[in-house]
Amino acid sequence: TVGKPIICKAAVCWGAGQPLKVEEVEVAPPNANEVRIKILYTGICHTDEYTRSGKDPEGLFPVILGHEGGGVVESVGEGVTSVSVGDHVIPLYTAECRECKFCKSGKTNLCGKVRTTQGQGLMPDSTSRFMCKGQPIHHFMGTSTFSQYTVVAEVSVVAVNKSAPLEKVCLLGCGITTAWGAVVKQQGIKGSNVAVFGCGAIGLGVLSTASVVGASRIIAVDTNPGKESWARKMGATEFVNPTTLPEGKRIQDYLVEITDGGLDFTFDATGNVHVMRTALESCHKGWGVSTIIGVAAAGQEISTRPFQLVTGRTWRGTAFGGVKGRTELPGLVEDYLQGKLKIDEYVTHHRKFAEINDGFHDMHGGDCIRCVVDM
Ligand code: NAD
Ligand code: AHE
Ligand code: ZN
Repeated sequence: TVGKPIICKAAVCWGAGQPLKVEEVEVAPPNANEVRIKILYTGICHTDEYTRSGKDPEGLFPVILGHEGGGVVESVGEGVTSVSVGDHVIPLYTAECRECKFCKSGKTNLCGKVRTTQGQGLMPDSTSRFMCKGQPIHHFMGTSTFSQYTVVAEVSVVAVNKSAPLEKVCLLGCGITTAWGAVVKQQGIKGSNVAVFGCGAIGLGVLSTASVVGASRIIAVDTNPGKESWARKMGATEFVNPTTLPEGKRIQDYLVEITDGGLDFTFDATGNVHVMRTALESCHKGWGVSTIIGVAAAGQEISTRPFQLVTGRTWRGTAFGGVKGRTELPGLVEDYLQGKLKIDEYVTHHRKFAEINDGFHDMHGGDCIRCVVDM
């Protein structure tokens, strides 16, 4: 049977820097190897704001943003075998086809199957499933969860345990999984000293996971003093506000001093390239490893003295925490259900779909960790 288009509401961003507008859109049925999902909840991640604002070099407009969603499969295209109608699912901006060079390498979670068209805001056949006011609207990150219905590639979706509340596990679509993977995919964090720059959802998730795996000192760094109690609640053993250091004292020098030579592991969860440099230079000579998680604006570049690397520090980065979504997300949902993984703690704000722009404002407030939108 051939599916029919669905008319529903979606938050469309018509141009860089513009607020979202909830519009009536037409969502085409899924083609072969595609899945149409009724999105029930979505988080708002800083990366949605980054693209909305026009800072993303890959940003395209008009677009339906959103990549941290949870929903129910409404229909599937020909050939779809891994999910069925009625399944509770999480869309994945990092696909997992299990057959491309990347997937087969065993070295990375960066699947190559749909990434090119995904970056062009299109489905794998180079067309869009969204129409609004007579024109096609771009997809975003292969997920577009700011729509009541969305279409994704089968390789970009995973079914999870139906007993898990989607208004919580939707956050596994990005923030919490990214933070978890950034820590657990690295050897040696148990017993080590760690510093985390930026205590948003990502940074808090990193320090929480570092605490769970048994890091010894966990130093949280944030310019917002309001983040101290958050950081300590999630597992930080210390909190440093770089703006309160004595005049002329650089944060990297301070951290190197108080840790007898520097950190074993540091993480940037700010997206600020100066902070990224600081995080690298806070690492211990000979072995310190700094991981970039934050996403920087178009035109921004990182720099440091090469001597920092010559003398044994490693600079690396991670997307979606190095997690292979179809293989690993069901297990993370089970961990959550068994109380081994925190999610509820991150949800500080709730919004109705009509108030999605207020959710973006919440994010700028400094007291919002994650806002979950009820679609
Ligand atoms: P957020 O805005 O909630 O958190 C950022 C935190 O950094 C805030 O608490 C802020 O006060 C703090 N901060 C800002 N400037 C600082 C400075 N100079 N020194 C110390 N702290 C500072 O954002 P988030 O949702 O937690 O996301 C963090 C970053 O991670 C963003 O850049 C986002 O785009 C990126 N991200 C990357 C991935 C990935 O797969 N690599 C996944 C999700 C998010
Ligand atoms: N489009 C930007 C880069 C954006 C970026 O790095 N995205 C992360 C996920 S952020 C989730 O909140 C990512 O997964 N990157 C790997 C990928 O393949 O996009 C730019 O600079 O062009
Ligand atoms: Zn995100």
